[in-house]
Amino acid sequence: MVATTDGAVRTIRIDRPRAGNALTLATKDLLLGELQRAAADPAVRAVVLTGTGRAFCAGQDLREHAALLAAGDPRVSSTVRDFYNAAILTITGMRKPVVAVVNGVTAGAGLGFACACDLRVAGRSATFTAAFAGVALAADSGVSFLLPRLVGSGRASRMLLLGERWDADQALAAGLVDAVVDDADLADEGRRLATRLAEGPTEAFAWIKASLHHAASTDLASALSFEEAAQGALFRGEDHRDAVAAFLAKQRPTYRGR
Ligand code: T3D
Repeated sequence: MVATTDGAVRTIRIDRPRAGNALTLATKDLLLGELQRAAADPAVRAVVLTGTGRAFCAGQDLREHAALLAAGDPRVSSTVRDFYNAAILTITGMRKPVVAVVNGVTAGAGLGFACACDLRVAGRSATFTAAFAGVALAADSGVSFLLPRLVGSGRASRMLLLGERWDADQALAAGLVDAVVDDADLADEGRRLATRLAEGPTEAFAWIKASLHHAASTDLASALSFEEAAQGALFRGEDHRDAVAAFLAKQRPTYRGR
């Protein structure tokens, strides 16, 4: 795992390129730790999640998984709760935007990580597959919840049941990613996007993110109440007051993230 900070942008890069950035217990520990640190650090105002080399993340490391299964190791099942669930909730609950910079193949839990991020930009060589059914599993890492919300339930069923592997253009057409750029431009595009987000109204972004997640599984009345609470909190914020004043003075606002 490699974590670097550039201004208010923290980049977390899964770094096992020879295994498609597949996740072992040790990698999962490091990844969850980095996600939690980024979430807790007030100096970090946007996060990039990406991978080293030709893969974003191929999901669970199947070599380690096979060894744990053979040994009857209980971590085979506890890892879903202790790592996959915890990591997805950390990304979605983080009060700052997370950008998936999808630099290559994305499979299984890796797809879940990409779906959990707030924005997804892919390199032209990226591919996307649920992969779970290929190893006779269902879905985890939030894929059953998050994927249909991005691509619709019909396409999600095709991915999960038929094991379809989409290229970047198919992912873009389906709404799984927001943008596709040449591989050579991907890192710059990810940095540009994350920097723009890091310079934005972080507290408002936190509420936007929370509102979208809340509204994804509630009714209109509850969504309206949540919006009311969000705006109520933000009306009292420094960024809101300054941004309104800047608008009236015909100036560009500077957001402090408060
Ligand atoms: O309790 C639990 O832990 C359950 C949790 C489950 C969560 C999950 O994520 S389940 C899904 C697990 N992932 C998969 O099933 C994906 C398996 N991999 C593939 O289907 C393909 O490798 C890919 C579609 C990801 C990429 O295909 P391709 O042709 O671009 O590359 P490749 O040649 O297959 O893979 C490159 C190397 O990465 C290769 O190593 P080698 O043979 O050259 O030494 C391959 O074995 C390795 N690799 C790819 N995925 C995994 C992996 N090694 C371990 N685990 C992997 N998941």
